[in-house]
Amino acid sequence: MNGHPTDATVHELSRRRLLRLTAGAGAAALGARPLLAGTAAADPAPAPSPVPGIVKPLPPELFIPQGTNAEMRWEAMAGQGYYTPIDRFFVRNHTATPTIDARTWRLKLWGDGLRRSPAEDAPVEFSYAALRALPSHTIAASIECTGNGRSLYTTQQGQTVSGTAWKLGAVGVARWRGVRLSTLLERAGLLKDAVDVMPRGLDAEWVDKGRNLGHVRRPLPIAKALDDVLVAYEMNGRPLPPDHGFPARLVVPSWVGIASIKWLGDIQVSREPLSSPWNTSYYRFFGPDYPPEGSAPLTRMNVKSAFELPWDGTVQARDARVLHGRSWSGGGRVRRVDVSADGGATWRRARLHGPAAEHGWVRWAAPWHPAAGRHELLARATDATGAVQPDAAPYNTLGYLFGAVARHPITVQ
Ligand SMILES: Nc1nc2c(c(=O)[nH]1)N[C@H]1C(S)=C(S)[C@@H](COP(=O)(O)O)O[C@H]1N2
Ligand SMILES: [Mo]
Repeated sequence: MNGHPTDATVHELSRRRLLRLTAGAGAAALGARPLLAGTAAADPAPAPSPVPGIVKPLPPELFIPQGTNAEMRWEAMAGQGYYTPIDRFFVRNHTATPTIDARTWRLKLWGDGLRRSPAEDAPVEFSYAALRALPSHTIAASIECTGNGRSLYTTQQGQTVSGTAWKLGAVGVARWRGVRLSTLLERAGLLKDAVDVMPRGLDAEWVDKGRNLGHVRRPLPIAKALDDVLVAYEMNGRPLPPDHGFPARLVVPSWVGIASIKWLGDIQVSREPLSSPWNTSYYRFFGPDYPPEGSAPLTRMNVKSAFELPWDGTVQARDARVLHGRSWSGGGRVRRVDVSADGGATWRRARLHGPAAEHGWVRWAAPWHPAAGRHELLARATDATGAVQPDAAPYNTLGYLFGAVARHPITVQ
């Protein structure tokens, strides 16, 4: 794919990063302190993080800061392989990434749904070493925030919604390795009449509008917990990074991102249905079309597509020959993608290429011959269940599951 616009962007990015590194080394070399002293003072002062609660670097060419969160820029996926590299995977933190010592950390399972450990103060415990010694399993799966695309309710549909104003970059696909949750539940003595499990994170308690809602936690029906849920300790072949849940997180394939609890501390297993604000006050549809208590708790994600281009950015005409993008769905594999480069007047079928993991995305490409000027790019995906991206997303006050065809503005120069 030589001459592809976004390859140029990527080269430009690496060149800029190189310049920055070179500038840093130069400053150190010219500094009065001897380089070999190895003091922090010899290093260039690290730039303050645009999101203090996030540990990994958030260079502006890869991320858009969003409050306590960091959104991936879609142009950063141009020229990348199937998986989202860790250095650009979005981060969604209610509070801040905690520092956890794997040597003292324990995952605790407890509750009346377990034969071996009905009480919280006498849990079944797994150390990090014990977890890593259990039979492992690897899956390719996306994690996507339920609010991904939320800002489009406003910019595209003129509606007011509350929550983080993500564009389409609150999604990533990684290769996760860990232990099946079903394995841990069986070892902890799961009873046949257990109905719900509730994983809970070790990050700080979350205070929303003055109310302390406690640690981030959300119940999961036992059927899903036993089906394909992973307690992951590796991401793309590396130990889970701090921002993504070290030492272990849940990965709940196809479901709303909030289900994939990070920094797992304990999992309650219950014979009665469990609830938390994350399945009652949040992660339901609210609004005029729903009952006062909201819809049923949201489970699967919907169908979406994104172009590997800057949002409302500029590309050089000589580089604009192929449109690249990715589509994904919580309903199953994406089977078909149609693309329009003229605001929806004409459409053509994109060519799907590369792997398409059941819980991941598929990459696609379509020829592009734009004139100079401003254009609107559209991509409409269809998944294995026949679900197609609609022209408009059904309104809900918290702006969840924006699945309509996005109108991506771009200027060709
Ligand atoms: N403990 C804990 N788990 C959490 C969260 C959190 O703030 N705390 N955020 C959730 C939400 S809303 C999303 S979308 C995903 C984001 O995962 P990521 O930050 O690894 O991309 O983690 C989920 N798990
Ligand atoms: Mo989320």
